[in-house]
Amino acid sequence: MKIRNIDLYLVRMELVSPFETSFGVETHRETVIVRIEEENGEVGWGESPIMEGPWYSYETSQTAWHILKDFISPELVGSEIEGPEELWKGIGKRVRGHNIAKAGIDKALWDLKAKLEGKSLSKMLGGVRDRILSGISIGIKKNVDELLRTIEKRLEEGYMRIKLKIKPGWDVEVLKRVRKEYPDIPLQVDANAAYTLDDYLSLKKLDQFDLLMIEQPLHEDDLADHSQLARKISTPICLDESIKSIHDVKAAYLLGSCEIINLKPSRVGGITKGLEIHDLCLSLGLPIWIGGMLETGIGRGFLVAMASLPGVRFPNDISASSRYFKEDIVEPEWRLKPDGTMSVPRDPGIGIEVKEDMLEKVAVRRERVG
Ligand code: OSB
Ligand code: MG
Repeated sequence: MKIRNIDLYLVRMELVSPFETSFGVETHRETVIVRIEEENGEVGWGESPIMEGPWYSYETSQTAWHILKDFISPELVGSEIEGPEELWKGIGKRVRGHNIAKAGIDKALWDLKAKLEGKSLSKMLGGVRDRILSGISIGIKKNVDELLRTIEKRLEEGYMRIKLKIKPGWDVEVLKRVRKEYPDIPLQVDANAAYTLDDYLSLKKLDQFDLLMIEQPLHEDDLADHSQLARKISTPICLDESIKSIHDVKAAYLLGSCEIINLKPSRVGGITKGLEIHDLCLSLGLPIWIGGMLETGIGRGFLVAMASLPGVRFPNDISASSRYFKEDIVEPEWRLKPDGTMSVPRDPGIGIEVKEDMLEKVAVRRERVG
């Protein structure tokens, strides 16, 4: 395919409710949407779901904009490529880091390729299921009563697994009350790197709550400390922020730093790299699930396709559009079925339409390269 032009949209959308984690509170979603058009007019969509500030990773919406506009897009426009894999032999390889920025382009190329071949993205990637398991990630609340009310509402909506954000001071006592109210629900926690090995006694106390896993308890660069912690606690450790590439997966596996991986395609550079990690984990017998970053409906389409892969063994952080936004920028919106699953679209590409008029309205910045 020959790339005719690339459009970048910096969009800002209000979240239906603030999302608080150990790294801060998000009230809005600032994200970059990528549109790639090939010579015959077919279009692929992608998303770089960065945060506004460098809290989850060092990338921000501004750094992603810079990398996409000044380095990656100019190199791709006018070029003839086989498919997304070629990105990683050229400019995708030469630009170091900036995985979340690169992911927007990688995704748009996959959507485009799937559309040109008339296949759904799930089919093209080797998906094996037509519905995926939906869990929900619940932020830190003002008090435990508010948290319990939120959990009740989410269970009523049908979510089949609850993930709670924790941090020092919002952990053991909170979980005691949650487990008292809900002794049997599938439950897990996510610390976003808020603890150190010195907090080992608090983390050990979490073992009593029969959690599916604890996600990213320690510093993202510290696979060695995670390996130590794994020997001290019985709750399985799942890594999120630590896994930025397939190299991290190998190291974490050999060191015994985790039993489970939260695969966020954007954190590792998109679908091409996500697929490589999926395949490695499948061959190692290392279970994965698909995590999210409050994506719009566009990014969500890629999460759903990835969650249809065979190595996915746990419910995913893939919730309905309405959990994030009053109105999503796609049609149809992503909906939760009463059984706690979401359908994998069969239409070509990510299988949903982008509402371009709404996109224009929520865009605070726009640039065409080409
Ligand atoms: O750590 O998994 C995380 C959202 C933004 C950044 C990091 C994380 C999250 C979530 C929400 O937990 C997942 C989602 O519903 O998209
Ligand atoms: Mg996480």
